[in-house]
Amino acid sequence: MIFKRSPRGTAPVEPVTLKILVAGGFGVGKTTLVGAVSEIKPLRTEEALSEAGRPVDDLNGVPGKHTTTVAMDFGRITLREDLVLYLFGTPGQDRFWFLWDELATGALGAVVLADTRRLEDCFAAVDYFERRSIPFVVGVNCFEGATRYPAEEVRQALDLDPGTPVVLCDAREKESVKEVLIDVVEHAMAVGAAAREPVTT
Ligand SMILES: Nc1nc2c(ncn2[C@@H]2O[C@H](COP(=O)(O)OP(=O)(O)OP(=O)(O)O)[C@@H](O)[C@H]2O)c(=O)[nH]1
Ligand SMILES: [Mg+2]
Repeated sequence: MIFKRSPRGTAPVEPVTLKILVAGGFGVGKTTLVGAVSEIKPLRTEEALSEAGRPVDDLNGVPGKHTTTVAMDFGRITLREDLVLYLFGTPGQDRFWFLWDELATGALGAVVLADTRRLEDCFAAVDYFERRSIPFVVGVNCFEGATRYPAEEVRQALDLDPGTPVVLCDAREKESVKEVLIDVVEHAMAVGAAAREPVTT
């Protein structure tokens, strides 16, 4: 194949591609978030919630939910000409935990979505990323009717490290989600840079 020389001899811009996970409890808005920002038709693996699953699918706090993610969501967003994010949404239910390690491989960072009415549902995701030292931000998905708590209060309730960002967002709004994603990338870069700094004794 013959490659054309780019104008004025500049090298073509090869975008950096980064993998970001979108995690959190059941029905917190992960699939919604990926769909809100993806510039490609998002890949979804939704299955209908059935009668058979009723004993294990805790629908408290998520009335009107008829489907659930059974493998993953996948989407892509170009944040800048030279920066593309691949988004991987995790399944929210405990019985799909076995998929998480596969999805987390090679991830730069993660968004842990939280609903303040069911904050405990995101504890497992917070633990997962803390244990593996994967940088994450907590995105509080502000559902209508849910009490708004200051980010600092959410940080304390989740017992987060002081450096872990907590941002309020709306998983349905593209611009809101983009801000959360920029926060993840900046946070992960800052954590990576700090880890590379030489230790002075
Ligand atoms: N009001 C409101 N509804 C939302 C918001 N985000 C998601 N929803 C609704 O909440 C429901 C659950 O959203 P999903 O995106 O399927 O949640 P999920 O986290 O992917 O769910 P699982 O994959 O089953 O864990 C859907 O009916 C959405 O329309 C939000 O920010 N505000
Ligand atoms: Mg989902």
